Amino acid sequence: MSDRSFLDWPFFEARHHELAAALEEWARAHLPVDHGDVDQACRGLVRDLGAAGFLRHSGAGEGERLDVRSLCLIRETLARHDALADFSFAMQGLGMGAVSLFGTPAQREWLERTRTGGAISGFALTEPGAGSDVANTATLARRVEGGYRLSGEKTYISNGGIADVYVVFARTGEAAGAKGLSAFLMPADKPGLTIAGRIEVIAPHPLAQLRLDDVFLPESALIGKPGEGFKLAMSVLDVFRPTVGAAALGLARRALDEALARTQARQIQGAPLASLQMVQGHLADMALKIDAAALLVYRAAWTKDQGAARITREAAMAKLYATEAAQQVIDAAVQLHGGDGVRVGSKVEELYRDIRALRIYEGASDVQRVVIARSLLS
Ligand code: COS
Repeated sequence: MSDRSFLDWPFFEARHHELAAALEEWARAHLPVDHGDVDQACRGLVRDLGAAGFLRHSGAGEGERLDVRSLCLIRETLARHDALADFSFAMQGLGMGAVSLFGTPAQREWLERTRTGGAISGFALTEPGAGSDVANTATLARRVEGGYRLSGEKTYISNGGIADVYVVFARTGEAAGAKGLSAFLMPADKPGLTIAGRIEVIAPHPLAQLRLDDVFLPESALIGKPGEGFKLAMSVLDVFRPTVGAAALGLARRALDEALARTQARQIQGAPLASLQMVQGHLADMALKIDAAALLVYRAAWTKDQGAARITREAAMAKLYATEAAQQVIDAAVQLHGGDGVRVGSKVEELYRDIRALRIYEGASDVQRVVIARSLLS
């Protein structure tokens, strides 16, 4: 059983305790799912998380605010049980994040579907020539009678291929660079939108390249104001970066659980592996990194929930530290498992593959360092 003492920290309210307990019970009964067909697995996870009511926390309905602590608690818990379940939950939130924060009442109708499991969403920001450098976005949105026509390519789009709706970022050209982008709500069945190819990664999940070929979107598809797409994307990432840290935390907690079980069961020279001080040193470092990560993650979430306008620095610190620390914790767990640590199909081998992308997506560790340094120097 994972350490739950962090729930007694002052960041949480009674409703968070109830949520964590209910989700833990649900996760024990339903996870892990079969990952054989990831598209099917994710569709099933969205349906089931929706039916159980947990997806409601992935977005903010009319008059509501996203509760970042709930997002983090859910991601942490799901990741501890099954990384694909965390993925499915997280993408409903990130995909519709711009609508939660800035959507019109009509756009929010999509949210009602993604928050109940009736639709799957994607966040279409990254391009072949614009990953970390969002200001270099090349997909064009041409102003036409009644709306916009979008052309370009998006890549590494999670849920690409199974999503029913995307939030897509494109250049509307109000100014050069970051100040000339806008965000649009784009249903997946729009003529001109195609899946150019699927992308296989070391921890499989639905991931694709999208091609936009003169896709018409009405004026009402615009989220926020023209030219404010970059800031809007950054505001969404500010909310969701701590949740990536939370997912990393869940993976790390699971690695520590596995390492504790292994080192207490495995005998060496007539005593449990855990009796060796060298092993205890690893376990202590793992626990320390987990608590430090949790403090940063829930500090960022709590700060946003208290009404902070921006948590850019807190979010960057939480994501950077929690994902890097989780990589180290999981690597130590693999080491403590000996040969079984690298055996395909062992839990720690799976965690070793699951964690890697979190240090890259939604702003690579290097980008988070840039963000933190800029906040210090500004
Ligand atoms: N919230 C609100 N506004 C923000 C912001 C934030 N978090 N970050 C930047 N801005 C504003 C800036 O204040 C600036 O506006 P003003 O000129 O009016 O002050 C504008 O946006 C441009 O900001 P900046 O000059 O810092 O932009 P850069 O092009 O230098 O980009 C980084 C900064 C690298 C930090 C940004 O592009 C980034 O986060 N990249 C990673 C992207 C990412 O996470 N990709 C993954 C996609 S999802 S898998």
